[in-house]
Amino acid sequence: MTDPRQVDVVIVGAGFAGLYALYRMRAAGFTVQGFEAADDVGGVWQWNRYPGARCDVQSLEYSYSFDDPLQQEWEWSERYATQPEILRYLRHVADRFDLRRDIAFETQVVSARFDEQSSLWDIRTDTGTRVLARTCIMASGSLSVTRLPDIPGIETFGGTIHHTGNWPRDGVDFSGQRVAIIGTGSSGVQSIPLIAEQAAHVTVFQRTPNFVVTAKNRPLAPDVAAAWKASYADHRALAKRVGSLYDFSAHRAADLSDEEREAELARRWDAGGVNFVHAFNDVLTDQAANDAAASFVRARIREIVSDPLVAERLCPTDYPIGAKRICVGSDYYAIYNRSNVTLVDLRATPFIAVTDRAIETTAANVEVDAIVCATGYDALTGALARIDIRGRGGLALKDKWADGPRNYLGLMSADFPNLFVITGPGSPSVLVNMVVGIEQHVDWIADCLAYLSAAGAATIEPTPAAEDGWVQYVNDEADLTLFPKANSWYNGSNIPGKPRVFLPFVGGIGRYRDICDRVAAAGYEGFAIQ
Ligand code: FAD
Ligand code: N01
Repeated sequence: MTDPRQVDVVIVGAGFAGLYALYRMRAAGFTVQGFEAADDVGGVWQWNRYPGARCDVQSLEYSYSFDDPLQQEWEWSERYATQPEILRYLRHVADRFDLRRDIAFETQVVSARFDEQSSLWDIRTDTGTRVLARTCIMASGSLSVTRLPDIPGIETFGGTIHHTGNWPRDGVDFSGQRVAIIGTGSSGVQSIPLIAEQAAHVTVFQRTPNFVVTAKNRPLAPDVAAAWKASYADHRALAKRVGSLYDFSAHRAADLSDEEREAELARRWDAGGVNFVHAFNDVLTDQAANDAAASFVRARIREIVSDPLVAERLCPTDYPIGAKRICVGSDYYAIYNRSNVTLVDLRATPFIAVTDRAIETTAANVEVDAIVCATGYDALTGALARIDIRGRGGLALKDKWADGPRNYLGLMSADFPNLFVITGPGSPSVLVNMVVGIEQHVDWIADCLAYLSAAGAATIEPTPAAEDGWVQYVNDEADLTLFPKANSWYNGSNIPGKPRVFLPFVGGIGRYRDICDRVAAAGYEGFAIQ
């Protein structure tokens, strides 16, 4: 191996986070090396090419704010852009700011070790590249490590198997096929209707029903886009406080009469989108308020789905609405009225095994040609756990986090100097418009590195006391809500053996931003700088 190259900053990942980090680091005058496992930029929008994939934060908001000409010139065609359109946008960003030249594609970072003598990170990849860097930024994604279901015999299946998060570039033709779809989270909800339109038959294997609100997606009218763009600066400034410009209610559910509650829920259901869960300001903190919103959705399911037994199977009953990520669908419930769609309730009739051409449950042997796994991710910590990250004294991040993530502000972990994580555990991350969260993190890191340079300092890392305080705060805040009442990837319960800890910070992007800004203004309070 030749002598390693040295750069100021290594960035792992080239999705929304990695691209913006690269742009900011380069603008600050740092030398940068990016690494990306895929063959191009885009992150989840490069991997998730399944039918129906689209965002559910409206596109005018789910986009970068850092460059006004970019946001003025780019034209979104729909309220919620499809995956190909978002990928085109991110490629355009890479072209516009000439970002690709600093990224090594098809290159997986496998280890990152901190050398205490030189205070440099020693980063190695699966292609044999080795780079030394003062700073390492993990922009490796919160939802980038897919999880396949551990059904006995699945490796013996003779048909095709695809995970929604690793979908073939050229798409999949399901015409004439009998397709099994496992999983009814957001990816299943988006893909099932479109696959059912094409396939001969679709069997949906559902373990936990989800609350699905209607998207009411539509083409983005030119006058709507123009009006939005005319006040883009105001919209973005507000988004920095609240994440997404949702219609947040000022009322507790108990402040309204039964009729007023029902009318408010109906108005939001008809308007479409995740605004539904903001019908009252206590949907996620008060069980009775939550029950009102949940009952409304169950009533719609019973109205839409003709077979009462199927409708009951689709009704979530054992967790609060919004405590698992709410799903946004187009014609989702109505798809179960089609004669070529069958719903299997895995709670009543669990999997036994997969064989050469069938999926066997305790009730039936379902013959299939293809399996679609919409079975989710090892979220928030999965991408970090795949890299052998070692800090001071050879401490492995995996070991330090064995009982749950430990960090300060979600950004840095004690004993891992100059290692920053973007939208990881302990930050608002997946609970807000993630592009807003990403820009906040990258901007904070850029300011922090400028501060270190001006001070002539070599390293920054949290003090153990600050870290302990933050971990406690993140847990305490989650415990004030209904979130912990659901099993979901938010708390690691979708991965056997993963510690059950509520991962994101529930306090919102505005409060989180204020805390981060205060810490920086106080000379990076809670951090040790050397
Ligand atoms: P990613 O886009 O996940 O990019 C991380 C990149 O790092 C990946 O390309 C991966 O290949 C690479 N990588 C990871 N580990 C390594 C390694 N060791 N070596 C090299 N490369 C590595 N959020 C919203 O706010 N609104 C939405 O509407 C929304 N819709 C979504 C729809 C789908 C289908 C999915 C899956 C997620 C959605 N999200 C949404 C969440 C989404 O994760 C974020 O919005 C955002 O795209 C994350 O960007 P990122 O750059 O942080 O991570
Ligand atoms: O994954 P999920 P996803 N046997 O974990 C089931 C974002 N996103 O890819 O709930 C049987 O939500 C599992 O069942 P259960 C968004 O943040 C956004 O759908 O564990 N079933 C569940 O039904 C989202 O939340 C969009 O009982 C098994 C499903 O698989 C996140 O990504 C679109 C199983 C997994 O659901 C992840 O969504 C797509 C097994 N062994 C993604 N293992 C937008 O619309 C798992 N399941 C913006």
